[in-house]
Amino acid sequence: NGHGSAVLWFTGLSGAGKSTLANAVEQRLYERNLRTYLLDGDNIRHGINRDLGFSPEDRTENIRRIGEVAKLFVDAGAIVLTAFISPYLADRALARQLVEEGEFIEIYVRCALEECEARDPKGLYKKARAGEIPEFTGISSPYEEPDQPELIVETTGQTLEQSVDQVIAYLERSGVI
Ligand code: GGZ
Repeated sequence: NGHGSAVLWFTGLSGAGKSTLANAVEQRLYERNLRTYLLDGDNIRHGINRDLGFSPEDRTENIRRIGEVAKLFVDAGAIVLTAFISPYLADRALARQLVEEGEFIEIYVRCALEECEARDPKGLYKKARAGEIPEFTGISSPYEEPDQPELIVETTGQTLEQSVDQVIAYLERSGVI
């Protein structure tokens, strides 16, 4: 596999902006006639992974399957974008090992917990604080920050457009696109 196939692995807290950013990046790649595929909760957790919940074991299995599916799309020549919390370092490391060196681009969508909690677009943090959602990431379940991500995108203090530009610029300078 060469030019034009890769995994853009977005990781970060719930509400950090992973899906929003991944969707906007995909749109930009599409405009350049690149073949892309976005994996997110809608097409994975509601489908192939509908048997999985949010225990540590289930999250690990969630990420393992997503890594394998991403690999298949890379084999097919696509740029795959994945938007999952993927809270464990070891799980992300395993997903990385499934593809060629340089094909796995880990993008840490960084946003302070306080900010994610203030945004709370789906009211999940509120429920988690009230004890209505057990094992909620950042509240009662850990998020292990990437130690060597290819890219860190801060979703506070810059526009979505700027965040997209940052990702596209990385892909250009690393020769992915
Ligand atoms: C974290 C949860 C939980 C718990 C339901 N912890 O903001 P959202 O709603 O749309 O994104 C979250 C999504 C996380 O699923 P992932 O597959 O990305 O997680 S992981 O990578 O850790 O397997 C949130 C919702 O599901 N959600 N319960 N307990 N997020």
